[in-house]
This record gives sequence, structure tokens and C-alpha cells, in this order.
Amino acid sequence: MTLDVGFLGHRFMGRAHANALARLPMFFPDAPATNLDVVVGRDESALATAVDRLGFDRCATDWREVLDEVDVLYNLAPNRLHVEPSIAALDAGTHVLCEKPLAHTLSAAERMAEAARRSDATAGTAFNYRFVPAVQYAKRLVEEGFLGDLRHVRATYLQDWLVDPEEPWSWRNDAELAGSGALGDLGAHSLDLARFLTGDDVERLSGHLRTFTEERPVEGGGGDGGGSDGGNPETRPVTVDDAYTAQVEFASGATGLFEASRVAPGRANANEVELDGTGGSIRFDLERLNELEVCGADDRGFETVLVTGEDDPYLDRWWPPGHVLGWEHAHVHENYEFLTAAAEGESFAPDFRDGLDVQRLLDAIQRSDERGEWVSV
Ligand code: 4PW
Repeated sequence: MTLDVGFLGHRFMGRAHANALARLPMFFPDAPATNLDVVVGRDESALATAVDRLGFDRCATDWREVLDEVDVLYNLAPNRLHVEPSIAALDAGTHVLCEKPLAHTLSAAERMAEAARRSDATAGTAFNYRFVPAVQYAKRLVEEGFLGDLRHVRATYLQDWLVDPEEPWSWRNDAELAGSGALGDLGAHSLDLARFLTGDDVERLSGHLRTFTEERPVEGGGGDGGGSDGGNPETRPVTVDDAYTAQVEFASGATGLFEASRVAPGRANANEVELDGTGGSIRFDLERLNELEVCGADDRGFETVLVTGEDDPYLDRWWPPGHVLGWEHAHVHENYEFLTAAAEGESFAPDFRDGLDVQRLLDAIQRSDERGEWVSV
């Protein structure tokens, strides 16, 4: 059986998923066959390029017109647009892999999780870092009891692309479209990894959000940026956070510290998680994604474990031992698992409930910031 696939969105994540689908037949020949049927967007010339470069049969400008024609919808649109198309697709029995965060608000995420619950189709939230081999290796260590009793979780996700106040405005700076900024875009990954790796739930937290640049120029706007009047550039307000921090308490009693920023020079895409327990510590750093650092409680320091051997998760599918993998491979593993689950009529993890659980944390961090106090989740 060949699954007809539709993408809503075709830019960064469109390329990441299209690349993953192109790799599957060669490296994961047991994956269900897919046909890149249709790519949906608004900009017709960008769509024509996407058809050409990503390998779609055709393009469309209205997602409603194609839902019945595809078996799987990849929802790669801005967060607000995750909601209606995903719900409509699931109601039509179409499988959905939706980018993170699940939605722009908690109530929208609840509606999406409810649609997934009542549908027979498979629904997944694209927390791709779960599918990095070193992260899966870390999960295995935790399940084997390496950490003992969990004491601390520390997770940061830092980027630098908004350091320059002249960096143009985009939907990622808009609360209506995105819901939040660094919090939802990056913090969602950290919060999901913490849940995935520890299996622990956050009970209460104290969150803090900060916007450093209150408005940004609109690309192609008037003024110094190339407009005819030579006056002030056209700008739009930034209505989301540039950075967040959160201090959390887990159900187990462990403590947690979380931080994300888009204004951290030198940190282009630094996603790090560290877990400490009575038995030892584990550290993962995306900038060294083929490694995991581990330290037993009686060791004198961290040891670096190379996660590139044929027994390591997914590694036997790729190259001989020691031949390292990159960021894009996690998307291949994620797509392999998702499509296999969809073709077999099974559920996939992380599903929309996982997306909703993370959304509850995002919402609690925003509530805590607004109230200036600790809140329960
Ligand atoms: O995983 C990351 C995202 O959540 C990506 O590498 C870029 O930053 C794109 O969106 C966020």
C-alpha cells in the first residue's frame, strides 16, 4: 500500500520532512511506501519551487480541497494553523503528523487532543529530538535504573537568530499566530524531553517570560529598507517572548530548571538536557549529538559514550560503526515510526496527548509569569 501524503507548509520543516521521506526507501526499506501527492501553501511561486525541489506531484492553496485526497497530512504550518486542518483531517480519518507546539493556545490543543481521541487515524506531535539515537540511549539508561532516584532536571534550548533587533518580523514573533515565542518554539522540546526521559510529571512551577525587542521591521517594508519615502522603516510589534525561564517541581520531588532564548549569541541551536539522580548523571548536548555524557555516583567525572555503534538505536540502518549522524536523521527515524504506526493502524508516541501535556506546561509558565507567582499544573 502506498500512502498519499499532503504537506501543509513547505519551508524549513517542509524540507526536513521531505528529506526524511526521500531517505526512507533507501535506508528503511520496511517503511510504508509514500507518494508526495500535494503541497499546500499561499504563495504560488514558492509552491511551484516546493513542487519542483521537494518532489510533490502538485500544489494547492486551500487545505480543505485536498484533505479527502490524502492518507496522511503533515501539518507544518504556523502554530495557529495546526488546529482546524488537523481536526478536520482526523475527523476525515486522515493520519496527522503535526509540528510542535501542538497549538497556539491550551484550549485549541485540548480540541486537537479530543479530535485525535475520537478518530481511528494516527496522530503524532513532531517532537523530533526523541528520535536522536543518543536521546534514546539515555532513555534506555534511565529505564535500566542508572539514575537511581531522580533529583534534578536541567534543560536549556538556546538560539541566536533574534539577537539583531533589525532581524525582520515573522509569524514566530506574533502571539496570535504562534501563541508564544522561545517558550513554545524551543521550550516545548525541552519540556517534552524531560517528560520523555524521566517519565515524571511537573506538578508546580514558576515561569518568567521576557521580550527584549518590542518591534521588528517588516521585510520589504517602506523606509530605509528600500522604500520610496526614505523615512522610518515599517515595523510590527513583537507580541511573544524572546526568552523564558522556569523553575519546576516534579511529582517525584525532583527539581527542574528550564530556559530557552532566541537572543543568545554563539548559541545557534543549542539544545541541552542534564539529569541527576542518586545513582548518577546523564548529559545530552545536540551540538554533540553522537555522544552522551554519563557519570556514575562514584565516578570522578563524566565519561563520553559514543552512540554510533551498530547496537545503538537506529544505527544499524545507516553506516558502519563510528560514522556519525546529523540533525536530519532524527526526522528520518521519526517519520519511519510515524508512518509505520499509521500504516498498521496503531498509535504513535509522541501523540496529541503528549502534545497537550506539553501545552499545559507552556500555559502554566505563561500564567505564572502573568501572576508573578508559582502555579499548579
Ligand atoms: O527544532 C527546532 C525548532 O523547534 C528547529 O531546529 C528550529 O527551531 C525550527 O523551529 C525551532
